[in-house]
Amino acid sequence: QGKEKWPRGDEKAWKDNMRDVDKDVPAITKSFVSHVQTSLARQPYNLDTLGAYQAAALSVRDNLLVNWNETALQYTRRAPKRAYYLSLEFLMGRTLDNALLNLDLKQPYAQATQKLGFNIEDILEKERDAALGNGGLGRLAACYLDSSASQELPVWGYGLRYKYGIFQQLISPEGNQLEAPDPWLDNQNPWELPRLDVAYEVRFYGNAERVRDENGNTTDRAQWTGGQEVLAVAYDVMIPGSYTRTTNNLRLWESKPKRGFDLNSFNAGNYEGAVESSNSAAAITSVLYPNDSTGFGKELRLKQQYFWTAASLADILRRFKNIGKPIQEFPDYVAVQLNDTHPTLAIPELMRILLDDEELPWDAAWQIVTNTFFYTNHTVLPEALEKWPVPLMEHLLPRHMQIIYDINLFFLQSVEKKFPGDRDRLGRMSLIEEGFPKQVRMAFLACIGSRKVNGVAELHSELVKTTILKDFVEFEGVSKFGNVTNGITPRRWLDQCNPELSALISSTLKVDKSVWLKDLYQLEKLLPYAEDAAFREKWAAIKQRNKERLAHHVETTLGLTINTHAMFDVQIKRLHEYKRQTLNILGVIHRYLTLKNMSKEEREKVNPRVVFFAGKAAPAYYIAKLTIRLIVNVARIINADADTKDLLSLYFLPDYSVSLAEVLIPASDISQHISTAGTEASGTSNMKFCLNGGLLLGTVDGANIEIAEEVGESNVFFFGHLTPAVEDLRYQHTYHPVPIEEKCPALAHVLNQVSAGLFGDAEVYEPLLNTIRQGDHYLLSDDFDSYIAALAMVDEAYLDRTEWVKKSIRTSAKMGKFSSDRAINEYAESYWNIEAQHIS
Ligand code: F58
Repeated sequence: QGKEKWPRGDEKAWKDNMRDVDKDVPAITKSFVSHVQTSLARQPYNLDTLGAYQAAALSVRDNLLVNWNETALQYTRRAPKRAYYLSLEFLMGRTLDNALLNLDLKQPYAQATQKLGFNIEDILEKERDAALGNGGLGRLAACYLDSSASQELPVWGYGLRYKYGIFQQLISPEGNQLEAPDPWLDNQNPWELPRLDVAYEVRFYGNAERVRDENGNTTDRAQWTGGQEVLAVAYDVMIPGSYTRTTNNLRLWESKPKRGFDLNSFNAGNYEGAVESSNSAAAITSVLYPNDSTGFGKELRLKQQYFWTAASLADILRRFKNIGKPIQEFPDYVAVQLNDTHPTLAIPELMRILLDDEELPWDAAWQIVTNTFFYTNHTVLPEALEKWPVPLMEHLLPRHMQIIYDINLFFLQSVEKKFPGDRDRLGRMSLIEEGFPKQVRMAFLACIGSRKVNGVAELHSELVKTTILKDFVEFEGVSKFGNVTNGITPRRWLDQCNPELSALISSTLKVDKSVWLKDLYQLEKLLPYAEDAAFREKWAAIKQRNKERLAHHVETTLGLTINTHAMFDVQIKRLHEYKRQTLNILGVIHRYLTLKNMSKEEREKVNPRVVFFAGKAAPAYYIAKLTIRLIVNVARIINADADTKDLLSLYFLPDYSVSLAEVLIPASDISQHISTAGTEASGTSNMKFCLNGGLLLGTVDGANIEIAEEVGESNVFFFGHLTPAVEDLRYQHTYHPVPIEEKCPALAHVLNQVSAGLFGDAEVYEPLLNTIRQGDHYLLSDDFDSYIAALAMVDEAYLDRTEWVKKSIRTSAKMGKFSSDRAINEYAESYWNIEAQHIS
C-alpha cells in the first residue's frame, strides 16, 4: 500500500468551510439544538437538565476543538521546546464552567440556554467532578495546566485515565467513613477524545539479558524479552487557556489487553483463562490509589507507574523524532517535570531506550537523561517517601532494576572519589536501602537523575536541602536545589467560585477581568479601598451572600439549617494526623465546655461560631477515620444542646470535592491550616481562602509563612511552636515525658471528657486520645494552649467588624504572588527553558 499524501483535495475548499468559535447567541443556540437532535439523539422538547448539560458541553467542546487543533498545528510547525508535566493525579473538578469563562462565553451560553428553558447554573450543577487525584498534589497539577495554557506555554500533561476516581465518602449514622466507588465515566464524558490510533505497547516481567561484545564481555546494553505486553491507549482532554486561543492537551492513558483474548485457551474451552490476561491488563488503570501518604509496595501501583511513564516517554520520543533532530538534542526540545517521585521510573526507562534501542554509550545516555528531567518534592515526612522492594522491581521490571544498579554503581563511585573512605556516606546515599527486603529509594533516584530539584514553599525547600537530600546538596552543590512556591489559578479560585467578588474587583479597579486575572498583582490596587466604607460594605455583603449560598447548599443536600450570622470557621483537607484536625475538634470541645460553664449574661457577649470540617481519610487510616467519627459525634451533641447551639455549631460535610470547595471557600471568615511546624510542605487551600477574603489561622508552616509575609503578620493569626523546636520537643516526649495533666491541664480536661463518654462511645476514641497522651508525635499538647489563645484573638478581632473587613480586603489584595501563573512562569524560565507561543 502506498503512503497517503497530504494535503488532500482543494485547500481552499477546506479552509473556506472551516468552523470558527461560536460567539453569538443565535450561533450558540443553533449548535446546542443541533447537538440535542443529532449527537444526543433526543427530542428537543423533552430534554431534561442533564441532557441540556450534555448538549451545552458538546457545543462548547466544538469551540475548544477548533482552538486545540490550531494550537497543536502551530506547535508542530514551530517545533519549540516543550515541557511535559508527568503527574499520577490531575484533580480537575468540573470543566464546563471553567471552559465557558476561559473562552469568555458564559454570558451568551446563559442567554441561549435560557431561551430554551434552562438556567445555566442548574446546567453546570449536573456535571460530575473529574476527581482523578487525592488532594493538594493533584489539584496543583490541574492549576498548573490552566496556567500553562493561559500563559501560552507549550506544556502538556500526562496521566492515567482511571475508571474510578477518588472514592465517594459516606458517613454512617455512627459517624464512620464508608467508601463507595466513583464511577465518574458512567455518564458519557464529553471532555475526552479517545485516540484509539495513538497506542503503545508496554512490557512487564520477562527476562533481561545483557548483550555481550565480541570478546564475550557484558556491555551496558541488554535485551528485554518475554513477559506480559499491554496496550496504552490515549485519551485527550482539552485544556483551554484564559482569554487566549491556546488550548493545550492533557493526555491520559488507558490500559487494554494487546489481544482481545487468548485463542488457545478459548479453543480448549477454558473461557475464564481466555480472558484472564485481558482482565489483568484492564486492571492497571481501573482505580486511583486513595492513599495520600503511605501504602506503597503494591505491585499494581508499581505497574501503574511504569505503564504511564513508559507510554508517555514513547509518545514524547515519537514527537521529538518527527522534528528530525539527532537524539543528543533531545533536552533542547523536551523538558519533563516529575510531579513527586511517582514518575521516577521515567529515568531508567529513558536510559533503557537510549542504551538498548538507540545504542548510545552510557555516558551519552546519562547526559541526555540528566538534562531532561526536573523533580518536584512534595513532602519531607519520612513515611511518605516512596521506596520499592528490590525483589518486586526485579520481577516486574528486570531491565530497569539492572539499570538502577548501574546508575547506583557509577554514582557511588563518584561519591567515593569526592569523599574517599566515607563508608557511612555511601550507605546513606545509596539508591538501595539495605534491609529485608532491600528497597529502591525513589527520591534519591529522582534527585540524581534530574537537572534540578525543587520544593514547593520556601521553608519546605530549605527542609529538603537540610534533611532528606542533605548529602546530595553536599555532593552536587546547592545550585541544583531550588524553590518554586506553589500557586493556585485565580480563574477557578476567584472568578469562577466567587463571581460577585470578581465583578466587584473589576468595577473597582476599572480593569477588565481578562487583564487582572492574568496579572494578579493588580489586586494590590484594592488596598486603599480598605479605608472606603462604601467599598467595605459591598465587600462584606458579598461574603454574607456567599455564606448564604453555602447554607443553602447544606440545607438542600443535608437538610440542615445553618446560622449565617455566625462566624464561619472552616478546615477542609485530607484527614491526616500531621494536619491536626484533632487539634481543631479538641478546640471545639474546649469552647463548648467553656460555654457550658458561662452564665447567661456572659454568653450574651459571645460571638456565634459555625465550624465546618470536610475531608476524606485514606480507607486504611484508622486514626484519621476515628477523628471523623469524633467530629460527627461532637456535632451530634453540641448541635442539639439548647444552652449553646446558637453560639456554637459544628458540621462535617461529607464527600469533600473540588466542587464543594468552590462553595465553601468563598463563604469562610476564617480558615485553619494548623499542621505541626515543618510538616505541611506548602498547602494551597490556604491561598484560596485568603484570595477570597478569608482570614488565616495557622501555624508557622509551609506557605502560611509566605502568605503572612505578603499580607503582614497583623492580618493573620499565628500560633504554635516553630520548626526548629520540633525535634527537641519530640525528644522530650520520648525521653522525659510529662503527664498531660501537668503539662496542659486544659487539654487534659478535654481528653477526659471525651474518655468519660460525653460524646458517646466512651472506649471507642481511646486509640485516638492515646496518640496524644503517649508520644504525641504531632505535638498537640505543646501547641494546645497557644491554639486556644489564637482562637480567642480571632473572636476578639471579629467583634470589631470594620477592622475585620479591612483585614479581609488587605489579605485578598496581597495574594498576587500566589497565582499559579507566577509559579508556572518560574518553572518555564528557571527550570524548563521554554517560551510562550502565541497562537494566532
Ligand atoms: C501535597 N502532597 C502536600 N500528596 O502535602 C501539600 O503541602 C502541598 O501543598 C501539595 O502537595 C502541593 O504541593 C500531596 O497532596 C499526595 O496526595 C500524594 C498522593 C500519592 C501518594 C503520596 C501522597
